[in-house]
Amino acid sequence: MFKHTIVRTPCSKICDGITSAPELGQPIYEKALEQHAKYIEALKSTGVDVLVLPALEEYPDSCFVEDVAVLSEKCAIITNPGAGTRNGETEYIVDAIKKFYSDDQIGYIKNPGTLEGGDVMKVGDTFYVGVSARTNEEGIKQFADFFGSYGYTVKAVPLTEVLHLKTGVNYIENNKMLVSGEFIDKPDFASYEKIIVPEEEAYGTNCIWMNGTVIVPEGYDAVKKAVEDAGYPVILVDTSEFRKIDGGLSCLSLRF
Ligand code: CIR
Repeated sequence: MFKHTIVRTPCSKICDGITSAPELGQPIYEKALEQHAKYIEALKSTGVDVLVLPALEEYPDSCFVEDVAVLSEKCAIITNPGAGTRNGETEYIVDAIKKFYSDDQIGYIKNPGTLEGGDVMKVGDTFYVGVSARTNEEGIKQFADFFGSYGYTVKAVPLTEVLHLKTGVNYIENNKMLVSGEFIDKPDFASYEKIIVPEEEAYGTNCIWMNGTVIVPEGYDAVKKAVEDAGYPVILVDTSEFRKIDGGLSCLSLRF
């Protein structure tokens, strides 16, 4: 069960966030703020507290706070984002993490290692980490050394088609995961019960399990139905403005 979450308010420069889909247009700041407020309400309704960090105007992508840290029951790590324009975001998360973890429980990914939290998926005591354009083998090695020292298992999963691991696979507990694209047949996930997301709704793969409820992005009806059919209550949150810069539901929070 999660007790805490951390989010960061979108900044007015969000329209300059990194995107692989410029055809979707730029995010509208005011609308992003409204959607973010509803996201916070959805998190709170699942019984967690929400620490809201202030906007960082110099970092257009900084509302995607998931990428700058990875948190667990026993320890936390501050990442080293592979995206150059995002790398400096990490120093602004440290104080928030120190509210919940002591100094010796906090590790740091260092150059030449890179790692972004969007590439990290926790399944019980195992962390799957995507080897991506943002997360490299050295980053995963450092991550595995640190989390391994706390008894966690770390498994690297190469990916080629999407930005982050959790763009295409998300664990929703009870041995179930949502998968799309290249993750449908990945041997790494062979033992899980898979909810296969159709290609036209691939963005909707990025759902988050929150204490028995699954938050699903609004507008992905096949995903919503599949998650409901799997037995979960669903909360819908519109993330249209974040999608324009490749951001989804998981990217917008740290959950622990
Ligand atoms: C980026 O390219 O870094 C942002 N525009 C989107 C980050 C999405 N984060 C995530 O999937 N965890």
